[in-house]
Amino acid sequence: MSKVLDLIQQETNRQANTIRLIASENYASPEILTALGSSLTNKYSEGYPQHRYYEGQEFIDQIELIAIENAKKLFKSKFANVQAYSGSPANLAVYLALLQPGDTILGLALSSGGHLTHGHKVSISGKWLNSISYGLTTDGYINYDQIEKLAQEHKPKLIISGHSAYPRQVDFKRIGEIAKSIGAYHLADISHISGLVATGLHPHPFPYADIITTTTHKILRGPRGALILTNDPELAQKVDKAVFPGLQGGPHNNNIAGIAIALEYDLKPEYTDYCKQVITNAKALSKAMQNRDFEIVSGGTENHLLLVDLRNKNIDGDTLSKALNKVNIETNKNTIPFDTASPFKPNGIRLGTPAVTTLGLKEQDMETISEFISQVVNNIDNQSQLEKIKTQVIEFISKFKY
Ligand code: DSN
Repeated sequence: MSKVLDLIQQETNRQANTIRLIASENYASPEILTALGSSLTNKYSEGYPQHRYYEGQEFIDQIELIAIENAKKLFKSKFANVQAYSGSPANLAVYLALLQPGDTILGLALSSGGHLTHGHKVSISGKWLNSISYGLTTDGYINYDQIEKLAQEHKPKLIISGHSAYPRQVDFKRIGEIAKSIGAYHLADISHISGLVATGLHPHPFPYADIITTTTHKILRGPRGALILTNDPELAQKVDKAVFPGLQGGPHNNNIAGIAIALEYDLKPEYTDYCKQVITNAKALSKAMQNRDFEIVSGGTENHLLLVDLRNKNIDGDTLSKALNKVNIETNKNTIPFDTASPFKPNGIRLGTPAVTTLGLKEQDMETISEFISQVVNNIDNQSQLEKIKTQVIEFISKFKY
């Protein structure tokens, strides 16, 4: 047996014995894993349904059409492209569709909770485009006045809303109005909150955004992949051309099948219950952390994640996330607004509830998790105590199965 199969089994076991709080992660269902490991990976299908460059597409076409229909239904969108390999290529496809090299874009700074592909200087979005960034107010909310000012000053061709580490609702209407006032496009990258948008638990970017992108492997509980959505037929054509042949070759048919299955389940009423519980759990975790004297950025959360400001605990996010990992609690270090520390040793950690909610954890379990985190902070250099906490964590989380 390949060593790799053994490592896959070890990773499966690790996930089963870990409290997974990384806000962008989740569990794909066994049906989706079957689709990912299926014969579909053997097939090349450049093009789109009914317009392919290779023969043998009778089943592949049907699968892609189901994924498209499910995406359109879930997000009440007229057009959907399901072929982008993941979120970063999806955003790149939108830039290729709408912009020329050197054009100006305006997005949330990475250090304020944005994403690399929203114009960070190390990403192609910041290298080949002229990228301007907006930030947050001192209390941790998006600074809409600053967006307006920067938009007037720099006249970007595209304004990006959306985030990777922002615990509050986004005012897509306000950003859309700013974009409209200067004739800019508005791209809403809702990768983190797409499930909340689809189920009506967060305001929808349409009709205030021209294009929406979202990954499919976060709160949507699908396989890795992305959707690009629009209601504008001209933009839809441009996006399709940008994805293929502009950026990609053959689509990953096995992933598209997994996306079709995931979205089918996301359309069921139970998925709305799941998303409601994700928010309830995030709020409960935030409260439980506050009760243990942790500072929460912006004082709480309205979505699936929270940012913990660790400055009053005299510990940095890198040290704490590594210590938590030792006791099988998986988080990531994160900058907090106006962080003066380096991103390698920032002053915060990010906690998210989509994965633990999939396992069935409820509000009272958030108390338990916050107590584990608090104990780790209090015993950061005490190896034997950390070992004891790890045993308790495994005993607690291994009872929950998906
Ligand atoms: N890496 C993702 C996240 O953790 O938010 C964004 O792409």
